[in-house]
Amino acid sequence: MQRGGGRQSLGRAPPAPLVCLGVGRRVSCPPAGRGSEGDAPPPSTQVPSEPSPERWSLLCTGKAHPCPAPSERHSLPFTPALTSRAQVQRALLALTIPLEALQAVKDRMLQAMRKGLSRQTHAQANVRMLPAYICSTPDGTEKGDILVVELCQSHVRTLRVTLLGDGNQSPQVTYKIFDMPGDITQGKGEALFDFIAQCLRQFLAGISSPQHRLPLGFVFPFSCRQTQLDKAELISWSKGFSCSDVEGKDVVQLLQSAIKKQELHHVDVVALMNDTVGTMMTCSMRGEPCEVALIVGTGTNSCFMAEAQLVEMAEEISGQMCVITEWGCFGDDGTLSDILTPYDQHVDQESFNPGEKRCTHPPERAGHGQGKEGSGGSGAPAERAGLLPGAADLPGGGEPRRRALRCWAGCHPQPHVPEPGPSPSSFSGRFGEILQSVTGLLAPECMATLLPSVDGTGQGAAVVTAVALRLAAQRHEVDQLLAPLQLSRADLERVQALMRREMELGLGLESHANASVRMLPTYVRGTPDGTERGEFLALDLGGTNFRVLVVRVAQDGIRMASEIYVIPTAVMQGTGELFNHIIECIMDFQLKQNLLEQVLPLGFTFSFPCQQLGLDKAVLLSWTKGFSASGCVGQDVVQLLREAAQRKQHLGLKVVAVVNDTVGTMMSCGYDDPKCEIGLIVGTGTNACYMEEMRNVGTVEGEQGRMCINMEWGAFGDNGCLDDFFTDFDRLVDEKTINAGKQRFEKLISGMYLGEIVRHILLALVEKQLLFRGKPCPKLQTRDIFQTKFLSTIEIDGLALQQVRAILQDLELQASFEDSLLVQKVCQTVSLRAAQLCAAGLAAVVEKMRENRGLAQLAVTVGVDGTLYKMHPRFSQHLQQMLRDLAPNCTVTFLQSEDGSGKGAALVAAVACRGAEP
Ligand code: 0WK
Ligand code: BGC
Repeated sequence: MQRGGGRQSLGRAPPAPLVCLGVGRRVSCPPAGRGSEGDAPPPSTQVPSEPSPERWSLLCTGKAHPCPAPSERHSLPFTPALTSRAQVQRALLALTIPLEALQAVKDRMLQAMRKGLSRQTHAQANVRMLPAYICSTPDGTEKGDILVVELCQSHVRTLRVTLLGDGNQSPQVTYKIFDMPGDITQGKGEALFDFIAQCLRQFLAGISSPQHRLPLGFVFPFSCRQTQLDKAELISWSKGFSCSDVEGKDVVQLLQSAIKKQELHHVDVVALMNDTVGTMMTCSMRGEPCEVALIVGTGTNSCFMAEAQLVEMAEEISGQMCVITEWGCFGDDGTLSDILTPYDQHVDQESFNPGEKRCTHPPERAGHGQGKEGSGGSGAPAERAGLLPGAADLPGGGEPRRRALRCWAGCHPQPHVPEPGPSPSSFSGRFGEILQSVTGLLAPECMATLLPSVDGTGQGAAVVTAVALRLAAQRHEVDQLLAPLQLSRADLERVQALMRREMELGLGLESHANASVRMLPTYVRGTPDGTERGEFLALDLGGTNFRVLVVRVAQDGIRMASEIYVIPTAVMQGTGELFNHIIECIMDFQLKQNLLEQVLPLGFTFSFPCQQLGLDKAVLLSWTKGFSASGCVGQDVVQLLREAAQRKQHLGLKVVAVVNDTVGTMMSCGYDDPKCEIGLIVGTGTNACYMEEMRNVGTVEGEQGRMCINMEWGAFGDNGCLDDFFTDFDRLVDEKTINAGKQRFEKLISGMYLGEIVRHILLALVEKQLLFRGKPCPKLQTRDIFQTKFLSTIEIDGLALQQVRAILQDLELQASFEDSLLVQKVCQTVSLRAAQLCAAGLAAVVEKMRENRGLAQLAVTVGVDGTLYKMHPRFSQHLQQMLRDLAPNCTVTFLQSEDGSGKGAALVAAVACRGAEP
């Protein structure tokens, strides 16, 4: 050890002066006089005049006893010398807080904490609850040389910590302590930061430090408004510091520019943290994640890992966020007035910030350690209470016991509570024991274990800095991997223009055959006008569920009854069983609905690309959505149904209309909103239809009026026009489908594919060691294992990451918080792209309708259905937002179809039966 210029040692840091207090047993107090362990303390009734000697020992041993009423607290003996034991006891009783009062303090603290967390009340809160922008704890892969500077009460400590990526088991620590010149803490801020930077230069000069980039973590134990890990504005000094020109400034910048002045251009201040945070991280390195930290030293403070969504001051809405309570100011609004005694008032009056930091009771003011301010050296309050010097050392007497009690009243009942602090005395023995036992009394449902930090905050600060670097590097790699899925405004305008071009091609008689967007005429010429009447059967095939319905359209509205039937995969992909199966379902339904004797007109929603040759004649062009039943493509599906009915001797079938689910949805919503002239499905598949001017429909005779066009936009891009937007993940998904190369647009948007896109991205992230620590995930190799419905759950606003982890656990994926955050980000990226692409397609449609009608402004309603649109928490919002941006001259209202398109098919059938053209 050499003196002057700072003290230095190599390898592991010497043990800090604190002892471990992991106590499992709970201390409780028997009623006065009984003395056994484990009974809950009785409520305090009356104040005894003279506590007997054994009562004195009760005090020492933390056993319960009657305490002075708050009103009594203020009329205490305050004479220069208390000689009789009874007087001493009475003075000390004033410092004893009954359990119910502590319970009250705990409740007040909880209230104060909630006030600090809430955006509405944060500004007025005493307990400021400051976000520390630490959203994760070390995962043991942290590696590299990290510099740390700790600004302490009377010295600066500089450390170089080398992390080996071995689970932080054996960090190599070199450090040096530089005593601070006497008055520097009351001088110019610039001088203080220059001093810190000079210490750093000296330290680096003393150790062989490579000139490559050296990240630095700065432990700054004062309350700061942090906006990111490396941006923190000093709110107010405390503990005797009062340097000028620092409050309200970004102290990271102040340190960085001081470091620059020392020509240390390879040193970057990457992270600033409060000493509580450094402590929490230091203790997390000892295996168990530690989520709370407590400091009781010159000052007192605590921090803990909170659910990010509770921290309203931080934008982060998911995952965890470390919050620094800054509870030193608890009581500055008088909340503790019934607890404070004249001794406290006295100490406060003499402090450099009377009335502030009422909760802070630095030990030196209670006869411990080297405190500067406060009136005349150690043991001030005790002396002031007239106790003879050293009285506080009496077992269980005076300050230490009372301070421990209050600290815990702050109630952070979490597993590990490491606390680097001043001399071990404040935590070893009584203090920690009382802290532990009273916590157990005040928060019996929590098991808190005190874990003293053996190295102050140095190693913890290094880990925070390393975690920040690791996350920054990961974020960069993740952003690179996800970049192709993030579409710019220009990209979406291009998709809109391409969709418009393909629409024009699809409508053109000459170009129709090669268009990827087939723009199929539906022979539906108008939306319902409310005069439809009658009873109809309806079928709804092509979505998640196959439904058979009976629909009664009457003056007073529409009533329906329906039944959902499963279409087994073997039938969906079988050899012509499909229509037999449909007829069996119809017969089962008619039986249940007692309709077998009736021959009702039937409207058939058939949600696949069909060339409509008439209202009740539609030739299947191709299967989609996993269907591939043979013998159907190229056939009139109505005929297939009729033939199946004949095969099943079901003579009561009278199909009058076959429509696409988009048309059914438009008609169903059009019944309630006549402005509904667009139908949109975003479900298993995706598609849209709209009312086009007959003059533009080159494939159908006639110029007058309008006709509903089934766009079949799912196939947009099948001609390669969208290839630039296809990522490797999309190609991987497409290759594995039974219709590879087909339905390209659908495969970027719809529910059948989004989960698969996410799965492939997660596999790529695992391969790059960016997820699940690169551990192989056999279950994730399974096709369709990551269902699209998971996206809808994982992206729920404010979903606790715990629930994301639960979903991943079901997939045998052990996810850390960061992993869960990353999975959430991937889901958000994939679903956002889908919504925006859908918006680009819809923008092309509404803009065409507006131009068709020569309108400056178009107001139109879109009837929409589909599980993805309905169930995903953000899809509709993102779609509508982007549509507003891409088609500002169109006011588009979205009307969710409640009864599905079966009702729409029945309405088309109703119009058909009226003999009018629908
Ligand atoms: C419900 C409609 C049906 C359509 C389906 C699409 O009644 O015609 O096919 O929505 O949504 P999906 O069930 O595929 O999510
Ligand atoms: C089909 C469309 C249908 C859409 C929504 C697509 O796969 O080709 O006909 O409208 O899915 O169900």
